[in-house]
Amino acid sequence: MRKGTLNRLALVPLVIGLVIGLAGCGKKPPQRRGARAGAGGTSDLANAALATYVAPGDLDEYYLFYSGGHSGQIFVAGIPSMRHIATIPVFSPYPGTGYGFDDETREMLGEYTWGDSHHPGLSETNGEYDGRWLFINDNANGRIARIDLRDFKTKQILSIPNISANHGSSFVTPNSEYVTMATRMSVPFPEGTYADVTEYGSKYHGVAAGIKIDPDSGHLELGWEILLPPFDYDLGDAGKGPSEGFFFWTCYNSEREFIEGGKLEVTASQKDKDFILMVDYREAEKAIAAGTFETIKGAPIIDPAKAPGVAYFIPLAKSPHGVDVDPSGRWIIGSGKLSPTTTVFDIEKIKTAVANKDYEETIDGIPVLTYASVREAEIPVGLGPLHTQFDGKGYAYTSLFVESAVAKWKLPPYEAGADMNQYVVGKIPVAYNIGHLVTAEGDSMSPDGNYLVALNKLSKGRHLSVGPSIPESAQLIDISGDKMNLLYDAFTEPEPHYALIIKADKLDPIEVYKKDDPYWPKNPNAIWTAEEARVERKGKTVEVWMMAVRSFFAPDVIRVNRGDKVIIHVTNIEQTRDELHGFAIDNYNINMVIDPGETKTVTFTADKGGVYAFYCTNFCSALHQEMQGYFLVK
Ligand code: RUQ
Ligand code: CUA
Repeated sequence: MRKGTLNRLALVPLVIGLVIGLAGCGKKPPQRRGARAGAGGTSDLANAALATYVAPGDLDEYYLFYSGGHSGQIFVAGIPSMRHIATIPVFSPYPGTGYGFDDETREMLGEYTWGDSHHPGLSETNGEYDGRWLFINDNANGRIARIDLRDFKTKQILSIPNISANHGSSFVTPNSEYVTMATRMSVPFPEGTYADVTEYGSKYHGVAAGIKIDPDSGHLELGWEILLPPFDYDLGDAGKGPSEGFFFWTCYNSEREFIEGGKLEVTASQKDKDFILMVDYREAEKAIAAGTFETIKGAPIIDPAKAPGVAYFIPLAKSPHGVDVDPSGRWIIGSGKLSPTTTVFDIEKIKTAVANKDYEETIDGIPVLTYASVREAEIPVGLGPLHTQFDGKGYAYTSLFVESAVAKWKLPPYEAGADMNQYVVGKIPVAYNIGHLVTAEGDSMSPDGNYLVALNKLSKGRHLSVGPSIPESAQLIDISGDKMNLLYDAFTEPEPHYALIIKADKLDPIEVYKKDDPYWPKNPNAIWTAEEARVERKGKTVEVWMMAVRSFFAPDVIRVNRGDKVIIHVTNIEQTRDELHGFAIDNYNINMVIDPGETKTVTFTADKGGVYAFYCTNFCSALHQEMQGYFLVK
């Protein structure tokens, strides 16, 4: 038991006393309308307060990693308190940590100053989250990033060719061999080709990709790409257990047309069924090894028509969104947004259909498996089913966008001929219009079955008003018992899509960058004493090796000539946790934040003459205010 749990138990009488006390004295606490009115699920106030109260100084039991959507970031909160702890900048500059201002992170961001982060993925070992890396996709610019969970910092942003809007990402295999990427909006192929939308059906294509993860460093590189028909590849998941070796992606617009002014919502919903794309990545590896690919724009592309066995389509109710593999790996669950059911497929039946070539048709060389042969059941979960999560106790939880609810239902086996309604065992309203949902360790092979977070798209009226643009809402729901109970409403900046919950004790973040820690690559520009601090001029380049420590910079004067190229390396020599120093130059848009033991570099041109102060931005000591110097441009 964690220290926090113990202390919380000790506080139980106190909180009960508080709640009763407030009720008893007749004084109504403010802001409790939601709990009383029950909009978006009712909450037993005393129970919810106890379940989520993490006393000052105590620690949460889980980390919650929210994707930050078009903010390009990741938000970190604790569960059960739902308190926001940190923001990890990934695809967007973040002055708070100096991200995107020093040379290294500026180069990593490349030509973009934003991204659209949708689906965090955690590295896994044997189907369990191992706490090493966090991956996240950029739905806008065909990229994927890796965050090291030892220091909670973005270490790599990989951009690959031919992917237009990487949405079906970042889904990780059970032993972190691969993470997925896929095209959401098909475009002419290869990347950069011009073809009018009137040629959509023939010239436009989607691409799915397997990104290899280096088992030691976590470094990402493109493994292979697969050329696909011009559908919209939406959500994905990686198989596990009996389905290990496969990736699954839903796709819509199998009508393969984009009619100008025709409203895709209408044209893409004509057919009764769309598909789940199933990719056998071991077959993809074989195709690459056998040379059955073409290198286009630098990417090895497999054409499934020439490499049978690499890709299959599984029919699914039209306009599907989520596809999720259950913890056992046997059941593949897909939801069509326009159908009030979610469909369970059996990987054993899928394998049999593949072996028997039990196909309905073939599209661009990709066989379509016979629906009736691979489907296990259709579950009447409710209106607008999107995503499904699991508790590890035989139940699944599906988000219902239209109904604004979470449905709890039983996974197979089912009785033959039974009324499927009986397997939907519970429902809880949420506020409002839920998109994704996540359970504790819900994508692993052993979910914890205690907490679920509903990620709602609309939060209207559940918080103090802040004008027309209001925060996103996340609701913590207790799923440990038979009945789901709402515990807490939390709010974030725009805009979480998916999130992941991992046990806190699986992470062991560093406290400082130790001077001789072999885990981190040595920075050749680090200096550890004031004696090493110096300014060197070579022609029109001035290079500075600066040391920062409480509460001064060495050197504290830099003299350059107007037009010089200036390179400043700052090492923070502190070896004490949270002793950060900042380095900012007035009116020069220079802003670095250097963690204890870290060295950062910024390169710029001294294009404005005059005298500019530099100073430490991060409050570091009683004499922080004195931590300053001068940058003189002659
Ligand atoms: S999406 S609300 Cu980008 Cu994951 Cu489903
Ligand atoms: Cu260093 Cu403030």
